[in-house]
Amino acid sequence: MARGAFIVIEGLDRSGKTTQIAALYEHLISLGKKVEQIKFPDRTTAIGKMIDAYLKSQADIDDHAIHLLFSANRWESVSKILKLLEEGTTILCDRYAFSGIAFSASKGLPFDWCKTPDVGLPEPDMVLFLDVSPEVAQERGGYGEERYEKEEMQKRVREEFVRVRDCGGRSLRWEVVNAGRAKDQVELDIRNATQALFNGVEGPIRRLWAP
Ligand code: DGP
Repeated sequence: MARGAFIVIEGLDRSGKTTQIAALYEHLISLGKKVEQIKFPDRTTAIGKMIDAYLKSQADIDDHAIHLLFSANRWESVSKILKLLEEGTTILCDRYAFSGIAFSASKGLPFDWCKTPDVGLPEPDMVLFLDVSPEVAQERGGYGEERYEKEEMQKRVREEFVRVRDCGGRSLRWEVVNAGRAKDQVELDIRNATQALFNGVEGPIRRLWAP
């Protein structure tokens, strides 16, 4: 039996990730596929609650320490991710290690240092990067109250995402989707980009940035 596909959706805040993941999820359900949505940070765990307090500015945590907590929050889901994929369930994942590097590096932490704690996580079969300019993102009802939701920060994060893509390694499939367009057009592009994965994937689950 083919294993499930691991699909990660990345992008700036207000790039439409949550809406598009929900649309793809409904589409896959309508096709009778086994599919689950996961999201990072997962704010429900003990580590996730510390991250949540940090993002809401209720707690101040050193930049290095919060970076490691975001990574630990991904590692604590690894067994669940592997189990789902092995039983043939497709995973739609809202943010992953790529956000981890882009957001922390944009605060000035060394790029390679940011990458290290996530080396060895399950590698996605595809990363869809929903590309939107910070200006367009802001026009979409404005940013919320959270720590990183400021135009200057989002501009730096977008630049860092380009570096993250370029360090992806040979096996990483990174597709850029122009997310500045109407929701239905973006939805169609995402379906077209991912449909080869809908019947599952042959081959082992690779490890991210593994030597
Ligand atoms: P969201 O729940 O998708 O709105 O994401 C919360 C915020 O946290 C968002 O501004 C992006 C940021 N973020 C997500 N993952 C990481 C990470 O691993 N490291 C850092 N520094 N920030 C992250």
